[in-house]
Amino acid sequence: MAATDVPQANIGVVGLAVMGSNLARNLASREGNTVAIFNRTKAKTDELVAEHPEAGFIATESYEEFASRLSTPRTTIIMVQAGKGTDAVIDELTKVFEPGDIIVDGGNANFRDTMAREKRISETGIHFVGTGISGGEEGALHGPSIMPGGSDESWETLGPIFRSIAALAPDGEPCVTHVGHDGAGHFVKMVHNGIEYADMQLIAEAYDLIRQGTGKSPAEIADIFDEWNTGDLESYLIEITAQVLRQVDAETGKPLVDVILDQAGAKGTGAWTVQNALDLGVPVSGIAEAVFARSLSSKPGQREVAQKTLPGPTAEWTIESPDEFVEDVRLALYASKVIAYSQGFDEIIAGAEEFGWDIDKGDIAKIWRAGCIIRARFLNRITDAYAENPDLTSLVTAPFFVDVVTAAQGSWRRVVSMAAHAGVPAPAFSSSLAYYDGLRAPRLPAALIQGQRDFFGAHTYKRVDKDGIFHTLWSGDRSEIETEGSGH
Ligand code: NBP
Repeated sequence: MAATDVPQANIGVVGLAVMGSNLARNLASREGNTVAIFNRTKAKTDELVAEHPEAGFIATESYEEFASRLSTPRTTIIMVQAGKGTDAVIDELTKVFEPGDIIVDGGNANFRDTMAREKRISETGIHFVGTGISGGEEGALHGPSIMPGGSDESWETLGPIFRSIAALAPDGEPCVTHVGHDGAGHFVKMVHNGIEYADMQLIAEAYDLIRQGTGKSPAEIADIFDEWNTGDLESYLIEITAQVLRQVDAETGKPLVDVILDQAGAKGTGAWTVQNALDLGVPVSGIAEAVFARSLSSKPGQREVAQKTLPGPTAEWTIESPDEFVEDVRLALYASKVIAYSQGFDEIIAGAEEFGWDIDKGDIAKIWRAGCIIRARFLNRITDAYAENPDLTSLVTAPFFVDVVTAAQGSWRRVVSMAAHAGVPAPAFSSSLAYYDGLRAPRLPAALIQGQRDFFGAHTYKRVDKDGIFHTLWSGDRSEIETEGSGH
């Protein structure tokens, strides 16, 4: 057969582990797509082709063959282990691709790596598009939320392909948008994961407080979560929490949650969110507490010693009305969740400013409405809030969310103080409330910190009553205190 008669694919996938194979199947299931596939270890390619003949994959055994089976501009999605795996594949693809072709990295890359790769690869004329793909293996197969970065030109080719495979929001809109240039997609995916950490931690704290406060069983708490899932808190994470709590261990007959070791793992994107927030000077305290809570849980040695040596509260914890307490926890969870999103969007806004990305905040909330782990009913409210006021200084100050925290704050304060009295750790609930109070405080003790800084390091301060930068000649003898204004 002449080369031109060989069937060509309009899209390729490199990396056929769980994410890549599911994404390839998703792509192949959409009208108009023919998918070329390649995996370093051939057995995975053979297995996928054998198990899914309906997909009509074009299986290839080398990068050269892979490139030759793609129509131009060659467009391919890499779904391999982030880091070295991604670089190895990029090195091979850039040898066989041509200017105008498109390489999409759909793995969980660090956005700074994505920016560096984009810079390097764009010099060859090949487009490199770092793309956040959320929703795990199910999302990859049935419709993920997709967060692409990269150039406007590559988006012209990728837009229709991504729209065809993305999850559909309740209003039928595909959950994908061109987030911004170079690393913007992976940055937003990183923050998405950070919010996911906070949301999971908040739900875990709600469960723990209800269990310890009321003595309800995991199955009974599952019913509560099912009920919550019919209201404002409706979300994927609330839904699966009920299912996890209802699961019984086949071996012991106990609730599975009681058999699972209480040490939470992490793959690093939560930590990246916090590290970058620190660099950008954005307080994402709810997300940070969620990351730290996992770290604390995974220190069995420290925990064992502390358990035996550190006393807890001596007073009994009594809940007079379990129903009222459960409602308090629900409202505290809702308010804390609003804070987690508000902080996450602050980080997106700061990242966009720092790296020069034109990110539409409302669109980001829109594309998280389906296909991703943090999908939730209230994301529509975030879109509405930014549509009403694109320059919102904090999401939590949008009218809808002001109403939420106004209705919740009594419960929120009761739950956080009860947790402290009872000695039940609720770091994400507590830090979210502290952030809320910090944000709304007319005056903060930061003034004292400025005084301390000026005292020991001559770091200077500004005054409330006049412009300028000031330094005090600090002394125990008040008569020697002088203040100098630089006058600028
Ligand atoms: P893994 O992250 O487990 O990676 C396995 C794949 O990477 C295999 O196809 C493997 O090929 C390939 N690979 C490696 Br490892 N080193 C390679 C190299 N030097 N050259 C070529 N290929 C190499 O797969 P995954 O769990 O499907 O995830 C894929 C990406 O998607 C990751 O970046 C992940 O972070 C991201 N992600 C995962 C999820 C999830 O829920 N799992 C969700 C969202 C995003 P081999 O078969 O020859 O070993």
